[in-house]
Amino acid sequence: MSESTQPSCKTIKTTCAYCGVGCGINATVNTDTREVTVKGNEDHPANFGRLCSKGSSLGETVGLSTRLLDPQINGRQASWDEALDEVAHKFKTIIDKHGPEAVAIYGSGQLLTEDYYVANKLMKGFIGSGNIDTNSRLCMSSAVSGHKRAFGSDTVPNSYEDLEQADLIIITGSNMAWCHPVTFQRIRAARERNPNMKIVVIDPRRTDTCDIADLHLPLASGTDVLLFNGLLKFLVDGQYIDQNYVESYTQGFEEAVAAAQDDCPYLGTIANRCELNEKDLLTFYNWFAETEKTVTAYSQGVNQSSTGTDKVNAILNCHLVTGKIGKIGSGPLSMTGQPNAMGGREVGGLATTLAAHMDFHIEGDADRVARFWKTDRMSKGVGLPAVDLFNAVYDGKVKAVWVIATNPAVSLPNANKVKEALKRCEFLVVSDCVTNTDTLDLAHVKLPAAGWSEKDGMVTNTERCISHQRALFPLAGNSKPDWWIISEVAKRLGFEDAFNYSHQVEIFREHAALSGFENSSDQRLRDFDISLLADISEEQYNNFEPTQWPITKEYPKGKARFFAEGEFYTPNRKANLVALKYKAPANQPSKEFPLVLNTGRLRDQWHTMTRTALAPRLNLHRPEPFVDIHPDDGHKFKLTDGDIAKLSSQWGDMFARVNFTASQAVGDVFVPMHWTQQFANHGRMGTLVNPIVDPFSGQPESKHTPITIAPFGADWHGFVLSRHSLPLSGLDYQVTVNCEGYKRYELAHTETIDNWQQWSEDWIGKQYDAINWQHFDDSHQGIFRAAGYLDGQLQFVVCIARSPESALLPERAFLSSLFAKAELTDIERLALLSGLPTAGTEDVGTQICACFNVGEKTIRKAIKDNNLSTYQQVGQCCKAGTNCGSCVPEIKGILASVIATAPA
Ligand SMILES: Nc1nc2c(c(=O)[nH]1)N[C@H]1C(S)=C(S)[C@@H](COP(=O)(O)OP(=O)(O)OC[C@H]3O[C@@H](n4cnc5c(=O)[nH]c(N)nc54)[C@H](O)[C@@H]3O)O[C@H]1N2
Ligand SMILES: Nc1nc2c(c(=O)[nH]1)N[C@H]1C(S)=C(S)[C@@H](COP(=O)(O)OP(=O)(O)OC[C@H]3O[C@@H](n4cnc5c(=O)[nH]c(N)nc54)[C@H](O)[C@@H]3O)O[C@H]1N2
Ligand code: SF4
Ligand SMILES: [Mo]
Repeated sequence: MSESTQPSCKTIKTTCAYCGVGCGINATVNTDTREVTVKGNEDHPANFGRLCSKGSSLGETVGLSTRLLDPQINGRQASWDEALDEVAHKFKTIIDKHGPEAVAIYGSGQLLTEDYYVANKLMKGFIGSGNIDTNSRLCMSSAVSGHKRAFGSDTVPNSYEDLEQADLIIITGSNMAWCHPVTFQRIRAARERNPNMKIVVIDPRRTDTCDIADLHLPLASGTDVLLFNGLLKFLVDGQYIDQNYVESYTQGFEEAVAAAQDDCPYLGTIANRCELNEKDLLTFYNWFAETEKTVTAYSQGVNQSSTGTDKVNAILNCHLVTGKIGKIGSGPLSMTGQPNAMGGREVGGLATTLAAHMDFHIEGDADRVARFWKTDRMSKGVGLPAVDLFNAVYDGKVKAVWVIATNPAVSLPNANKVKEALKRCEFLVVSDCVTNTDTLDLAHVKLPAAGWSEKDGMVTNTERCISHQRALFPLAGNSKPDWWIISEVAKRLGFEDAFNYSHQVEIFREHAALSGFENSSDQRLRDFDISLLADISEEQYNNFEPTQWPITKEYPKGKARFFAEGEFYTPNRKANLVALKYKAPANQPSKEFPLVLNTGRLRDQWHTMTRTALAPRLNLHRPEPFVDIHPDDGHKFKLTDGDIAKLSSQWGDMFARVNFTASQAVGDVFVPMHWTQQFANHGRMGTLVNPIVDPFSGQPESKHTPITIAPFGADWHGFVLSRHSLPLSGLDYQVTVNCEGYKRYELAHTETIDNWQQWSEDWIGKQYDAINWQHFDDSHQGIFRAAGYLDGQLQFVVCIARSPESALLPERAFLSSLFAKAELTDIERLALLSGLPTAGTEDVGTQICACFNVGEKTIRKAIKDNNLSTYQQVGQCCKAGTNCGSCVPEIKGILASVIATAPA
């Protein structure tokens, strides 16, 4: 698996830390210097050598400066023994007094399979409570519920390859260009090879994913069930049904069709209610009906909804009645989010499931798992799903929580209440890799976990492909793998025999053995079976090559597809067609909260930014929390593009920079999910989000919250660039951006500051010794600029103005170039204060390409100077868009605007 090149340098095959695409990486590692350079692994079936901007930047995130390196108890450093004893003691005391339901674990799809397996085993098998849930509740649980309702099992029937083989791809509720960029690039390439391929994107926003779409359906938020019920009716009316498949392999056809007919009597009604153009709707329906090879890829626009499970089943119904499932180029494909979201489902990490795809509600399953684990303490039933779990913490019913590899103070809905619950919690343990997160900051015990590049174990991606994520470095500081930490606590709780693991391979073998345990047609047949790996040797484990499950004697090399010939996992092995009735999102806009808030992801950030924010080039594309809003709404709510707004819902509020864009439908706004207290003092979007959940999956409705918006009303705006970190300023708006060699602070405040020089000295100057000040104060215009030097080298810059307009606040990109210099010339110092770039200093503009750090102005200039007309030419000229390709849609937008404004 690993070839050595130089003594301290070796290349190790591993997988990416981020999304569920699950890309393979060749990491060239220098263990002496803790440096790593990453390249896509050309042999890995997920990416065949490609990586996106986040994956390519992994090398910039492995530094130790923000790492949690020692256990802590109540803020003081502790030994592992002390910390583990403390956790076990507190958990035991609470369990003894209040029962096992008074404690909980809240885990994550970013754990490795082995970590996840022992966490689930400890809580459900030995503590004896179902109270282990995970952030997958916020992510994949509607897909899980939908799969189980239709197939009787949580099976993803198809593979990535089918996207390349399809003639029609429907991408719904997924901004794949940004969130699964490598899969998106594979589709783009396949489409270039296959001129017959059609792509439909279904999303209320016009996202970058629409760049490859033949048809974009900007449906009204939450109306997916109507859209797909309408399709089902269309398929029946037009006799596009695969009669043989329906009769042989499904049940519930009549009821499902009757319900769809009830919901969607006329095409015009559907178009109206979904707010779609009738002609476009008909085109979509015709394409689906007439194209044999059709894949529907879906993600959070489907799952994160109060009708998420129904949305999933509405899609599955259409694939099932046409037999478009489990075939080459044909099937539904739920795109998983986190690197091991799928592994979490295998081990039963959700409070409502059991290990190895078994279920509490299926007779015999809990008993089977208990016999396999040799425990008589098995949980009697399901535990609390995430939203209910933190409500129970708030109410004091759950008294001890162990949060592992997730940041609920940010990512759960009604995040202020969650934060309050964590504060009230009698005993909060948090295992994380970094020193500060909004959740970790509230912990009684902090446990330092091994992070990507040190941890070692298995992950499973969207297409059920199990890969080995390998350690590149020795454990950092005193950090330990999560499986070790959990097992040590388990032993201290008295479960030595069941958790006596010395290497993660032992856990993996047990997991593999359980998957095959009593898994046959005369007992209870389960889809998830990797029993061939039950005796895997350490060497085989270390050399394990990516393989799609099941991995059995029958399928030693795995299996790409399920269900082409039925064989579902229901009692009679037929799939259920589910009768569905459209329900509108639970909370509708009102006079007080007239807009719908949609939340989601950005191209270059990962969730709560604990890692991506460490890579300067990933922070430049969108440096601040923002709100996308249609210009008509912007004007209606008296906002100014580029200014700051206050967003409020019934649950909380936040501040965000206003971005007018026609990609947003009137009435809807979009806010990225990423900013936390660590980076924006008032930028946690989770505070706004309604805690409404899907009745089947318990997944929160993160894409639909009624809100209102108003100007923030700043007295002044400004920014500071500083080599040293600055403490919180006490200002209303403060956003921190990690840049190359310095930090950038975006600021705004509602009150006037009388003496800027004094204010700067108090806040910034105190962080520096013997600083040489230079400043410029034009109180008439409301402009203040200052700079600090040490031995001629620029240390910080302060720029303040009355409004956020760029005419008054100089270009950040130009000033940043001055931080790279050892000493500034007099001309540069003058330019700095006047805010005008010096000759020869290129103002590159807003970053477009993160891989090569190419700015918008550079691209515009290249297009104009060289008369470029395609994105490929732009790439040849300035490299932009030639690595991961995620910025290609933006480059095409710039091309269009330059060409449109060019003189004829
Ligand atoms: N860059 C980046 N990539 C990531 C992540 C990241 O943090 N950053 N996270 C990973 C994780 S864990 C996940 S779960 C995935 C998520 O991947 P995606 O699901 O693709 O990402 P989101 O941005 O959450 O939402 C997808 C789209 O759903 C749309 N949508 C909203 N409401 C509706 C609706 O009612 N119907 C339909 N059809 N669409 C709607 C939104 O406008 C949005 O464009 O991304 C993974 N990849
Ligand atoms: N409004 C809204 N809310 C959402 C979403 C949305 O679209 N809109 N999306 C939801 C979805 S799909 C998801 S997946 C969640 C994600 O939300 P979270 O899971 O809360 O976000 P992360 O930043 O990924 O948190 C992971 C934490 O684990 C730490 N960590 C990383 N690796 C390890 C490890 O190996 N061990 C340990 N112990 N710690 C580790 C990281 O430092 C980080 O602090 O957010 C959900 N919340
Ligand atoms: S698409 Fe990007 S983030 Fe996702 S696994 Fe591949 S390289 Fe990592
Ligand atoms: Mo997710």
